[in-house]
Amino acid sequence: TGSEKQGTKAYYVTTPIYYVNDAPHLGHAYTTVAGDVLTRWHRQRGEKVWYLTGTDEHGQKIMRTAEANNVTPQAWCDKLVEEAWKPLWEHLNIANDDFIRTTQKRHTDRVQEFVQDLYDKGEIYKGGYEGPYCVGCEEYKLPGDLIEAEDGTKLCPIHKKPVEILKEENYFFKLSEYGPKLLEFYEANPGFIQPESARNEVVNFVKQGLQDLSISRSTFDWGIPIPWDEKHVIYVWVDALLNYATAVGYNENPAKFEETFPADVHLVGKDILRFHAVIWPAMLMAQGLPVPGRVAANGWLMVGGEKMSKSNLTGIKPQDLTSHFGVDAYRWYFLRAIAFGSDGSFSWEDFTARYTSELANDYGNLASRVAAMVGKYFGGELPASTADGDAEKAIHEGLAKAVATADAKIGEELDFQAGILAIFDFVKQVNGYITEQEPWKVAKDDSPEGKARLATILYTAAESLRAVAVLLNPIMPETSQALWESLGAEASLGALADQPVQDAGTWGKLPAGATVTKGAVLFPRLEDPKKD
Ligand code: ME8
Repeated sequence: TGSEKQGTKAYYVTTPIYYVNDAPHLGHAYTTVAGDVLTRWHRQRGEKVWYLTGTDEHGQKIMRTAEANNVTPQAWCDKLVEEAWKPLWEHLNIANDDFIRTTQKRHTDRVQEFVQDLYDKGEIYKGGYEGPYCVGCEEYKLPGDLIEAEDGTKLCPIHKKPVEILKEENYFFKLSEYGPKLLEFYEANPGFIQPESARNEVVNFVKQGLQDLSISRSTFDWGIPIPWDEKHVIYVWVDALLNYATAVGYNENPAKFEETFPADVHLVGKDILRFHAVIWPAMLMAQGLPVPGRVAANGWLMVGGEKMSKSNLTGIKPQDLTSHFGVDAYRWYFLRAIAFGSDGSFSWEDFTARYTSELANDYGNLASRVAAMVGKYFGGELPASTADGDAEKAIHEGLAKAVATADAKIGEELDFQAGILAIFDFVKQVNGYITEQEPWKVAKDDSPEGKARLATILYTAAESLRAVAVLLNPIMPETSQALWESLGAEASLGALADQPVQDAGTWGKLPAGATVTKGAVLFPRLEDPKKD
């Protein structure tokens, strides 16, 4: 209850705040669904949780997109947020507690205060930067990244145009001073960066020595002004990272900030790991603020061997898949098919095959068969189980194991694939149990023993499904709710979201006498796959 939870630290999970230069694709939805499953799992443990997502709206990339579309950057962002990003999260049943936009005053004011404070502490200095600059990219290039024309002129590798040597005065954050502190921190907190391969990459990067970080830009103005020198705007990454603090009351609501900050888990794609695992903790250390518990990097969804991306126009819209497979199957598929942290390719064929065999055949059929048999043999009234034997004991044990594995893998290790597999292994076990016990044959035995056997088999199957609905609710909330209702569990046990996942294996929760009805088919047969 709320009062018990007051004063305790919330389990705080974030997604990256996404650039609104275009509409979201499967890659953005992948990270956001993972965070939703993680936070729903923790909520269903009874914990206090805060789940944050939002949008990154400053910088040249957004400014240019707006210019190309003949609107102001603010108007562009407003349109994309309201028409593309927020509606997608609603469509995918994302239960975020807040949505931060970096153009909101609650963010921009606090970012200025944070940066001013660092400046006052002597962590920021004015310095010069001189280097090869590509106007096409509006970006300083590293000398090693350039290519050479036949006459020896240095060219931008993207635009294939000559770079200029540009000199600019910028403000710098003394990032280089934080190398040793960061290495000490990684050493003391081996779980800070996940997966292990990502951790090693970051440690090696920091060991090579860090450069001070340029935190201002004066060649364009779509950003938050540096408070003491308004010709400069704050570098978009410094602005963006601070969302994790400004959204939960930094310098504004001390009680909220105390009970939420820092994040327990920052979910990020592996492309932005260094910003989160190096720059962000150093910024916090410089302010004496606590650093996050974990940065967990997911791998890339690939199309044709390349990272799916907005800029390369290879983004697939999530709605193109949900209209075919449904929202629940969509939420399930990417976490089930790809080990979190590894890259994976999307294909219609693989999704179709898994949907059919695992969701429709293994799980959906089990649910409809059990409901149908309780209807046929017991008039829809769940019988009591009175003749438990070894076969039932194996089911009770299988369930306990599935619960323990799923709770550790999904709730703690962010190994969504292993957690989902544990639940579906149990579904397979229950299918095997029914095949072996042959309730349709036992039903022909009219003796009291026969009746007791039949009752026991169907109770065992229904009670197993009760637990499956609880365990799958964070992943597939709509179908879990449908199953929950078809088992008569809503009436007897209350709301599904209130059932603790860690107790799902306690046997015998579903009471005899519960009204079991045949609900809608959980995973309907697929139409012919849409090819376009
Ligand atoms: O980087 N596979 O925003 P962004 C998997 N604004 N995940 C993918 C993906 C793919 N192909 N493509 C994108 C930014 N993602 C910054 C973040 S945070 C303070 C600022 C996911 O719109 C993944 O989580 O480019 C990646 O990190 C994020 O989208 C990048 O989104």
